Amino acid sequence: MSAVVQSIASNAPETERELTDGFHLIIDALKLNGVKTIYGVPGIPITDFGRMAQAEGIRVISFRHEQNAGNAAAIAGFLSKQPGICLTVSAPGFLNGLTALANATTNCFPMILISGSSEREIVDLQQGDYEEMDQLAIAKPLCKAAFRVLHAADIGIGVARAIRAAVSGRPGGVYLDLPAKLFGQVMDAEAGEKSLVKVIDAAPAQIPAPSAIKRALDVLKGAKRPLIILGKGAAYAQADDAIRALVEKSGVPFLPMSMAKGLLPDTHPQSAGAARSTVLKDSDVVMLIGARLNWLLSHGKGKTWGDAPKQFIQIDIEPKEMDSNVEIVAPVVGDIGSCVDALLDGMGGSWSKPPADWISTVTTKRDENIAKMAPRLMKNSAPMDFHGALGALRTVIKERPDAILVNEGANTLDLARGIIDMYQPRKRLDVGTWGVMGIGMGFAIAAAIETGKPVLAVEGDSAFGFSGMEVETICRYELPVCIVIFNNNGIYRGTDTDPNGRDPGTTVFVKDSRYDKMMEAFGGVGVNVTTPDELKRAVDAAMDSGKPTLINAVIDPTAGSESGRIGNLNPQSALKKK
Ligand SMILES: Cc1ncc(C[n+]2csc(CCOP(=O)(O)OP(=O)(O)O)c2C)c(N)n1
Ligand SMILES: [Mg+2]
Repeated sequence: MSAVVQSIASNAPETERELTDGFHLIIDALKLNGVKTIYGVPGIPITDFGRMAQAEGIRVISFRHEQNAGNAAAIAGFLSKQPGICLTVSAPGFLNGLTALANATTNCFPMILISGSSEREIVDLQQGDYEEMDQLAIAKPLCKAAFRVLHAADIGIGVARAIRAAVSGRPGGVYLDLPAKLFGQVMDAEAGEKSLVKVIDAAPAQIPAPSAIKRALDVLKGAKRPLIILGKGAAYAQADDAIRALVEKSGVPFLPMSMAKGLLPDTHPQSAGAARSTVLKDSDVVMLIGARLNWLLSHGKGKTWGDAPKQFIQIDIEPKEMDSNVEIVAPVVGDIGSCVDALLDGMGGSWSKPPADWISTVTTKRDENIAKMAPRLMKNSAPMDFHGALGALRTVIKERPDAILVNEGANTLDLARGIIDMYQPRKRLDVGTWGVMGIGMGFAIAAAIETGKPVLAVEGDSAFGFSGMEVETICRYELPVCIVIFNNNGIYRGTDTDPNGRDPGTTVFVKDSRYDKMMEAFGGVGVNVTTPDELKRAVDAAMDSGKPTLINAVIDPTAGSESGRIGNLNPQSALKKK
C-alpha cells in the first residue's frame, strides 16, 4: 500500500520491518473514505502533506486565502453529501478557515477543517511557539464536533470520527487538529494499515415514527389553505423525485427557500414563489420540509404571517428544531428522504387536493406579480438597473438550466433570487442562513470542480471583493466560471458622501472601476458591458467557451436600496432625526 514509506532494519535483527508515518496514514485514511479533493492553502506544517496527497492522486486545490478554501469545502459538502475537506496551517490560517467552518455549521453543510497545529507542550505552557494557539479550544464552540489526534495509531479513528460527525444527523462543520509532530511519527506499516477505519453507513437513515406521519397527514388533510415550504435541507437530502411526487400528489402550493429553488422548477404550476406574502399570510397549515423557522421566515410569527391561526407541520432531522420559535403541532423527525417516502405512502391513492378557491387565490396573485415584473425585466437601458440586467441573466439560466448559479450581494442577491427562475435542484448557491458576504469565489470554484458544470457567479461589487483574489485560482485551474459583477460603485448604492467632505462616503468604492481588468491580469477573459444585450452576449460567449471570464456590468449607482430587501433590520435611533 501507499503508506509504506521505507524499509529499515528493525530492532529485531533478522527481520526487516516496513514502516509508515503520519503523513501517509492521513492520506490513506482520507482515500479509504472516498475523499477525492482537498481545498486549502499550504504552509508549515502541512506543505509536504499537500504535495504527498497530490502525488497519491487526491486533487489538492490551492487557494489564495483559507476562508475561500473553507467555503469551497463547505459547498462541496452540500453538493455531494460527503464532507468537504479544507486544509490549513496553524493559528492565522486556522482562524481564516474558521469563519467558513462556523458558516458551514450554521448552514448544516458537512465539512471538515483540518489544520496543522504547533507543539502541544509549548502551546499549553504558552511558551511562544511559532503560530502558537490552542486551536481545538477555539474551534469547539463554532462547530459540531472537534477532535485532536496525537498518535499516528489514532489517525484512522480520528478521521472516521470526523467524517461521521460531519454527515450524520444534521450535518455540520467538524474540526480536526493535527499537531506538526504527528505527521512525522513513524509506525509499523501493517499495524498502521489495520488502524484505518472505513466508515460504514456514515449518515444512517433516520426513520420517522408512523404515529408522527399519521399526525402530520391528519393536520394536512384538515387544511383549507395549505402551503409547503421547501428549505435547503430538502435540497441537501437528494430526495428530489420523492419531494416532487409529494408536492404534486398533495396539490399544495409550494414556496422554495433560496437554495431550495429548482427542487421543483420555479415555473411549476404549483409554485407560489411570486406570491410569497400572500401564502405566508393567508395559509392555515404550513408544512416545512428541511426549512427552519429562523429570521428568514420571520420566526413563524408577526405581520408576515398574518392574524389567522396557523398550524405548522415540520420535517427535520434534528429533534431540537421543533418548537424553536412557535408551536409545531406535527413534528416529523427523521431524514428528509425517509420522511417524505413515509408521507407519500401514508397518503395512499386517493388524496384530495386543496380547495379550488385557495389554489386560484394563489395562482391569480402569482400571475399578477409576474406580469407586473415582466416589462421591467426587458428594459434595455444604459446604465442598466438591476431588473434589466437580471432579465438578461434570467434568460441565460432558462436556456442553460444545468448551469450553477452562485449569488451574493444585497440588491444583487435579493433581486436575483426573485427574478432568476431555477429549473433543477442544487443549482442555486448563495449566502445562506447568515447572509454572509465572501462565499462567492469559493462556492464557484468548488461547484465547477465537484460537478463539472458551467458556473455563473452573480456578484455585487462589494460582495465580490471579499473573495476576489481567487480569480487567479479560477484562471490557474482553468475553471468554467463566468463572474458577473453588478458594479454600482458601492455597497447598496454608489452615491454616499462624507457629510464633512473629507473622505469618501462609507459605502462607496472607486467610481467606474474596471473589475474585468483583474481577470485579464491572470490570462482570463475580461469584458465591460453597459446594456442587458451586451451582458447576455458576453455571458453566452463565456458559457460556450468555458473560459474563465469576468464581466464588469455597469449598473446605475442610484438603482439599489439600502440593504436590498432587508433594510428593516437596520437599527434605528429612538431619538427623532434632526
Ligand atoms: C462578512 C460580511 N460582512 C459584511 C456584511 C454586510 N453586507 C451585507 S450586503 C453587503 C454588500 C452589499 O453590496 P454589494 O455586494 O455591492 O451589493 P449591491 O446591493 O450593491 O448590489 C455587505 C457589506 C455581510 N453580510 N457579511
Ligand atoms: Mg454594489
